[in-house]
Amino acid sequence: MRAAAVVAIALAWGAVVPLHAQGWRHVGNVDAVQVRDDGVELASGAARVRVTAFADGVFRVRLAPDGAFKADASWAVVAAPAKVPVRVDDGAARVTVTAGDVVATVHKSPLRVEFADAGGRVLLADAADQPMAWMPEADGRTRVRAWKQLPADEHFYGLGDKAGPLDRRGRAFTNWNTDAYAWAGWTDPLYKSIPFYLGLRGGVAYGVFLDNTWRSSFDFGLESPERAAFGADGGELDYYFIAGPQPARVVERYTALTGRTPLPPMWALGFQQSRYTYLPEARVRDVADTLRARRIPSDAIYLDIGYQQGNAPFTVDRKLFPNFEQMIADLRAQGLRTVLITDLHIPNSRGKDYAPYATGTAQDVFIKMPDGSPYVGEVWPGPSVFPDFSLTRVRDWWGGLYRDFAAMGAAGYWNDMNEPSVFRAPGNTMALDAVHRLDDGRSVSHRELHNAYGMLNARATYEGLRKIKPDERPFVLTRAAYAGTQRYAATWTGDNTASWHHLAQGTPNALSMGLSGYTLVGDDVGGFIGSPSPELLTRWFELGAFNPVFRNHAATDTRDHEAWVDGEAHESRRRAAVERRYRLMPYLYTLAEQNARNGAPILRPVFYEYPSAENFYANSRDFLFGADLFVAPVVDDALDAHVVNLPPGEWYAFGTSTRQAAGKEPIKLDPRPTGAPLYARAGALVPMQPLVQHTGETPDGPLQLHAYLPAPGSTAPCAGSLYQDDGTSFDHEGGEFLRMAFACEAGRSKTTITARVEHDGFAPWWQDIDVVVRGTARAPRGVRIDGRAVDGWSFDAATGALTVRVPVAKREWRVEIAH
Ligand code: NBV
Repeated sequence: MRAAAVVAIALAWGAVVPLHAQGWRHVGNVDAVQVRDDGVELASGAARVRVTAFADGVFRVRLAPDGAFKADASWAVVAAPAKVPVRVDDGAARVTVTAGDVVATVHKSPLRVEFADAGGRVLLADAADQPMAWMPEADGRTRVRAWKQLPADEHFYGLGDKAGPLDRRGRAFTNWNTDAYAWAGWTDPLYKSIPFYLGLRGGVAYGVFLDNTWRSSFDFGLESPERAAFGADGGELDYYFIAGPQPARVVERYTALTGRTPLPPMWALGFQQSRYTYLPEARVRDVADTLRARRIPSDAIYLDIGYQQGNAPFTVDRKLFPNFEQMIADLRAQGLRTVLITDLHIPNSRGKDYAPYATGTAQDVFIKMPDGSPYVGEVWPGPSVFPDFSLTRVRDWWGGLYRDFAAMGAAGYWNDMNEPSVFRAPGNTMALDAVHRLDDGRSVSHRELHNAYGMLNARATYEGLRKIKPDERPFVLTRAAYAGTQRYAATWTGDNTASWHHLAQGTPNALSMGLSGYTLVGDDVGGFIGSPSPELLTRWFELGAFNPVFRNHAATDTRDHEAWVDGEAHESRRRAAVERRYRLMPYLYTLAEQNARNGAPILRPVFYEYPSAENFYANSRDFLFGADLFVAPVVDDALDAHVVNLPPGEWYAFGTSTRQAAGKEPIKLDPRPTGAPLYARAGALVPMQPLVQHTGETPDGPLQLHAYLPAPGSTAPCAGSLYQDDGTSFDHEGGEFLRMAFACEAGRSKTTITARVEHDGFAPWWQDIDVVVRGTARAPRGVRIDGRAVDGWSFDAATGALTVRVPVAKREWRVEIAH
């Protein structure tokens, strides 16, 4: 746009800083409107802007400063555009595109885009004085940016793994995958780049996804309290507006766009024990034996870099691990999976016998500099080369490297350092002008691909494992990620610190990741760096037991972090936390399947289920574990009472029989409770199981269905579900799973609980279900199953729990309780 016009806009809208002084070229007036099948293309000088309906409730906005849109080549978006019927109304001052419940308005003078719902409520609008803009740089790339109006009562969430409070309002963030060792609440950027956020205002939510792998940035009112902004250092301004109105709908649509997490193996939802770095073999066996001897339920042990020869990926130090294969088999016999770290840097100094380097060189898989020489960076094994994961053939080659470990029985793999982290290099990463080749023959600089590099590493691992063991669900843990990485790997929040600050920070990180489509996340329980006090470690077990990925990990020079290191009292609290998670496994696994199907996160902020609960908008401490359990953890070492505000509706302290609602005064728990305070929604039907020591162990006894009854006449939904399958294979994709739906109706004189089999493709371990009913106050006058009076029930007056055994319960049944 011509400078004179820019100044004119700046003056007309009273901008404080003359816009041209910042170097931005803003789009000007709309010169022409071209109607397309899916929306409009607008001409403004040489620039073109497209506003198109991409899917139901999803619009896409693109800016081509020179009029030439780039070919679609997203690493994140997996959905193809759907044919959405659109209506275009072209007027003098504006053109509108209506698709479903979303109305996109393009104001013409100057060009500004605005999204509203069918009722005319504006959700996202370009700032009046700052239309979208670009800024050419001397090196040929072009910066792009959009500014948005910022209503005073709007809240912002998302951007994946970011530090600080859950509500991002008033702060600005950069996306640039960074090895952020010892990061803290103010550190930015971190390891991942997920340029997606959710806006929430008065109970109505929408989302924005900027699909751009370059360094990007988001400002939620830091630079100006009147504007939000986002943009990138290169590439296209290419973003999606995602309608709600509920946060859940936004997340569902965002994950339809960028993909969902395949159902993980059930063992990955168990407790995982790790350390940097368990050595030698005898120590690993000792940890395994102690987990079992002390009855700390657990499913996995991690081997960090020390098991390798000279830190070279895909090698084993046989001096330290003389019976590596046998060790893996023995752990497996104890019900413990082995997870191996396999970093992506390949040492170039080990000679011909080192297959990853030899075959990689022969197949020309490593990243090169513009002059054709290999890019070499120093990491753990010394000078190393890096696979060019942007090429399919290189991902195939990498995937094949897992063949030996898979044959040895390893069950999971850990892709660390994949930002990539490079020692003593500018910015601690790969040279920005290193060249990535693409399948279509083009090549791009590392500057452009950097944020997607870790994702492509995880993808190569995941896809390779699927080929090697087609019948086994892979488990991959990645540190770096871009939008869409949830399709390939679980993740964790990197190198946190053994501090109360970090214990509390784990929750907003995990909640934000879940809102950003990425639910399989956890933090290092106990803190990676430093040594937690006994109480801090215990609290971390208590909260960490709700992490989707529940892993205890520690750095080399720290004291031991295992559950048993601080004496009996702490050990039993830690064991109780882990046991509660294992008892909840049927509920947790059902949540994981729900996430795989519609993207609903396992951990949810309260406003996810109760969008109008504004008192929770800025709450970074409390969360929902699925829709039905509320966790109000202890995350500080204060002495005063632990204060809990309940979400809307009525709630039971978990495992008790008294309902309570959020009152004017918060609940004060004094003395502070041991364990993380947990509440069940009145109306929840929570499937649980008898305690096991690992997910492969068959529980001894019936499945339990914990019914927390709503008050008679309450409008709270009373419902629950159960999903089960073999936990490890892909047979569920062919229908080999069980899905049951439960419901209840609580009346004054009668309560009915019913079950339905929605899909009967799997025989679970249980025959009977024990229905444990809370909230009936006293022993029932009678109990009927399917209309027939039964005496197979018991009432525990002390706990107020009525237990009814439903025999052969994989069927439709009805329990009626007369009060
Ligand atoms: O592989 C060693 C560590 C690992 O334990 C940690 O979890 C990663 O985040 N890794 C980083 C490299 C060295 C960190 C000092």
